[in-house]
Amino acid sequence: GRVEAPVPRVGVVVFVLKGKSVLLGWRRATICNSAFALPGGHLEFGESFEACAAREVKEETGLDIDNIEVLKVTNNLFHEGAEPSHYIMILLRAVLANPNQLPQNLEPDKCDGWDWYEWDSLPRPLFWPLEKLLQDGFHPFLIV
Ligand code: 8DG
Ligand code: MG
Ligand code: MG
Repeated sequence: GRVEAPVPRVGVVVFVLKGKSVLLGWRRATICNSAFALPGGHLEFGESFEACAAREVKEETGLDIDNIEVLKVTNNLFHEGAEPSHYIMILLRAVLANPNQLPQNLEPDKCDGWDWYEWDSLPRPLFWPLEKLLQDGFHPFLIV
């Protein structure tokens, strides 16, 4: 069982944009298992959002990203595991530093593989915080 009181944690997730497409992976995890999700992970102590985004994308896909920008913050409560989780989700966007670089599945225990999906025809199911953003009209390409 849990010894310490639960606290909110910070999840940093990235829209890697390429043409009209974004990078999604089929997720394997306790929270939001079996859904298409963005690359991302936990903010480490002392890390900037942009550095965390670049590190997580590199660890999970091998890709190097550039033009990294914060787009939005959401507050997400998950009730699906044995214990509830609370994430402050920092959403960023970025582009490939080298447009010819291909994504690799570097954490196959957490993801079944990465691919590019056109924004206008995203696959389903999506990680629910992402689905909620879409339903709210969020568009990572159009934010100036
Ligand atoms: P780490 O050990 O590499 O730091 O963590 P991770 O295994 O890569 O963590 P993660 O689950 O991929 O991301 C951390 C949390 O961020 C996740 O459990 C819940 C929150 N989160 C959202 N939305 C999204 C999303 O679209 N993608 C990802 N990957 N995480 C998200 O709230
Ligand atoms: Mg990670
Ligand atoms: Mg991750």
